[in-house]
Amino acid sequence: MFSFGITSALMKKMLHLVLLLLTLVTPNCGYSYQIKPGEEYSGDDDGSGLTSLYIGGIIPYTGKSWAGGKGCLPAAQMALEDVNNRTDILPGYELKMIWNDSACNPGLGTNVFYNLLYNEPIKIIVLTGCSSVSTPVAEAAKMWNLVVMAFGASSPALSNRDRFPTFFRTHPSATLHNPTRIKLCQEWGWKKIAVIQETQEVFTSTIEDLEKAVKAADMEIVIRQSFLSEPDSAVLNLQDQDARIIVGVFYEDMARKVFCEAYKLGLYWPKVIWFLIGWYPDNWYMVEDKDVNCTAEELKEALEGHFTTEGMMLKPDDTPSISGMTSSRFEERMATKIDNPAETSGYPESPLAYDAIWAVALALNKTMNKLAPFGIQLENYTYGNEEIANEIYMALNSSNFPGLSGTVAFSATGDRLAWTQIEQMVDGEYKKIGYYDFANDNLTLEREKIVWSDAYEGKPPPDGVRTEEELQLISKKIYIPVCILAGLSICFAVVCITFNICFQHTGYIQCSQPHINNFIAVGCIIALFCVILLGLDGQYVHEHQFSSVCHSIAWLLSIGFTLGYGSMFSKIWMVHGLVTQEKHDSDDGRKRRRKISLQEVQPWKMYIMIGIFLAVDIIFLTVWQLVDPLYRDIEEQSKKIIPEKDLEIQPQLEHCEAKKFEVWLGILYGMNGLLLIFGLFLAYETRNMTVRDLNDSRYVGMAIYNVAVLCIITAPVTIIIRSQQDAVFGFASLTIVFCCALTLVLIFVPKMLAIYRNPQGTYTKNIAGYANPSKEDEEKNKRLVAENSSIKQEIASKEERIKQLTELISQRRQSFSQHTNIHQRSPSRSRKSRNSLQLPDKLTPPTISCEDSAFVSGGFTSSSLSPYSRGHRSSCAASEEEFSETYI
Ligand code: ABU
Repeated sequence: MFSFGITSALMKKMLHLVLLLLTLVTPNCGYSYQIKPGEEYSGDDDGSGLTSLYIGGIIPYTGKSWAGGKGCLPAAQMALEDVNNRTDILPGYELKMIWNDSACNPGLGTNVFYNLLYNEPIKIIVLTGCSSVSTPVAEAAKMWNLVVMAFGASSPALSNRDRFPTFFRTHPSATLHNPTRIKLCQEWGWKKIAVIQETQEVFTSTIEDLEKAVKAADMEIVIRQSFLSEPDSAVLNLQDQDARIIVGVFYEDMARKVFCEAYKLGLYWPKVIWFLIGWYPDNWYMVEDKDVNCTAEELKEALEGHFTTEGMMLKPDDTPSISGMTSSRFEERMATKIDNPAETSGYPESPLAYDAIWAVALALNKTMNKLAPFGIQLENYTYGNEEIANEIYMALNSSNFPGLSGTVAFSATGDRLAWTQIEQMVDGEYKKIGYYDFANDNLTLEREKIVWSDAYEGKPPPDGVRTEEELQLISKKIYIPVCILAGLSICFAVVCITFNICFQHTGYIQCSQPHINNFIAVGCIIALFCVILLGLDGQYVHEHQFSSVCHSIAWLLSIGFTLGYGSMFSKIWMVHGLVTQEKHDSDDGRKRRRKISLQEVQPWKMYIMIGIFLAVDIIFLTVWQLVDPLYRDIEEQSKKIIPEKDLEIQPQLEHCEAKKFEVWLGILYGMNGLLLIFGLFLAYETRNMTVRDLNDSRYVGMAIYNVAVLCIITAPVTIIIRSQQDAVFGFASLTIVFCCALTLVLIFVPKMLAIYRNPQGTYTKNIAGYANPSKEDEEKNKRLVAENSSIKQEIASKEERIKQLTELISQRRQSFSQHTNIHQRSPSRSRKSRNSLQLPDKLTPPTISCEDSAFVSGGFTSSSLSPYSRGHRSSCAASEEEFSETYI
């Protein structure tokens, strides 16, 4: 509707012009001007002696988006009345408004604006409503030096002074909602939100601002959806993403469509909480809408429990505004103009419209006073008059008065600074639950009024499937028994060391190199202590201490291994060096290894070897720690979902990790692997050898087999099963315990038994356990016995034959002598002494090679089998302490 005062002749002329323009510019537009009788052109006296000043109104009176004019226009008219009734404001002037309906449509709104511009009277200021119309109007108004005041524009985009240099608004920017939304999310522990918006600049700029605020608050927008006119797929996407906290920004008509879809998909309370704009009329969901195929009841169900935020539009206290009117008086007066406020669009914003007119009136009053000394009057304003326009702009810019909506003042960008009001819909009705003063970060909530579902125990629902991080801990059922085993093994190792020290004076213990054996036991103790460290996870150590545990494990395990295994290796290496040397047997061309000279055991060589191993270890570990230190790393395993609890469990596994962990581990495994394999080889080579001064080399060899085989198996397996903490710990720790315990048993128990049987520990070959014969030795023994008996049989048969021959000879000799005695007595005697056979009583048996003897130095020697040994063999047997020799 259009209302202005005009003389009848000019009125006809104007009408012609307007109708012509309407036909030309907006054919089929369908709007009409309502001319209020008695109103005149700007600057003309209407008979009351007052000069009329005109405001051009572009009011959203119809339309589906926001028909705020219905509530705001009566308030603006009320303000005009109040201003005009005041003699101290704009004396000699009457402030009037010529307006038309924009239907909150930018095209129509622009058209109305041009009509206002190109038709008299001159409008000294333009008043707009919603954002989508305010935006093009305010952008164009600067071309006519026109100041624009909006009572219903919330778009954050309008805060751009470069684009809208003459724009002011009493409506707070929609960005004001965002700190409130974030504050509420923080209050209720929500960090993940979803967003759905209508594609309009006002909402896009609001959400852009929200994104920044969310990021700054360390929150997350999990999904952002926008739609032009049909929100179905956008809402479906929200559901697909399992959105729980949804901020929806759209006009009222779209809100009905969105909630119809949400209803169909079940995307609502209590599982899903919506945040909407708070300026819809209270029963907006009940409005008949042929585009929405949901009933009001269905929409009500979908809207239950949602929250709204809105800039505070009517002061909660009853202090009077500049007009002298209080909030309650305003509501009373509005009630006389509007039948059903709850159903009237723009009713909540009506105080803003009232304040907008007052701001304009006060600014014009100020301008009037400022221009008066220069003889310039407000009615002199034309669209080209920059001077008056500037004055009006500056006057508005410096506004500061108590309005109905609070203090009316504008920021540098022309925005209002206001409190935010928070409401919740309960059983179809909006209930105020609090306010937020962003400037002072003060949230006032009436918590008892807030309704939460019993499904969530009367608490805010979660913002999504909650993810709980669960540290994968080593089971105590495994850790404690393994620790007990390790502890017992450590005790046993201490007993072994004590025994070794107590009996080191005995010859038998001395011949086993007790110091080296002590190193073995100490290495075992260090490695066993590592077992306890291996199980120290998040339940026992703080995450900051975890890297120290990692370093301790690396150092202790390496040093323990080197000391224990390295000592055994040095022994077996010494034995091998003493007893084997390759040489050609020229007799049969076969290669044989045999000791060719006697050597003493030199313990210092073993100490040097162990020292070298330790030095290599220490250098390697120091370089590792300095170059690429170990740290605590978390491996996230696949999640477990518990739908009934809205819970997702994220198993996490702690690891010792380094940037180049594989490289360091490769080097360590490579070095120790070579040592293990070489140790295996030496143990095999010397399996049948015993050296007096290393009398336990056989057991050391067995321990090396055991350690090498277990380590070679365990190392790769623990890498493969790395993600199963119990299995890794159980496997690795039991291997360590088993290796150490068996090593201690093999090396120390035979000595303990030997000392038990012979407390003096004298070195005799009869001492059990000194050097047990091998199976191979026993087979050789059997073979020699069998050979000996067959030779004996042969000797017996030969002796029988000799006996027979001897008898035959003697018979023949008798008969011959009888015969010769008769004929030649003396010559026959001399022939007998020359030809007679001189046979021994028995034949000398063949010698038995010492090469076939496995234990020259042990209880089983070839000398014990045959008394007829070769010359050098007697020294091997007699001196037995020296060495054995064997064929390979
Ligand atoms: N409170 C109504 C806001 C309407 C708009 O910004 O378009």
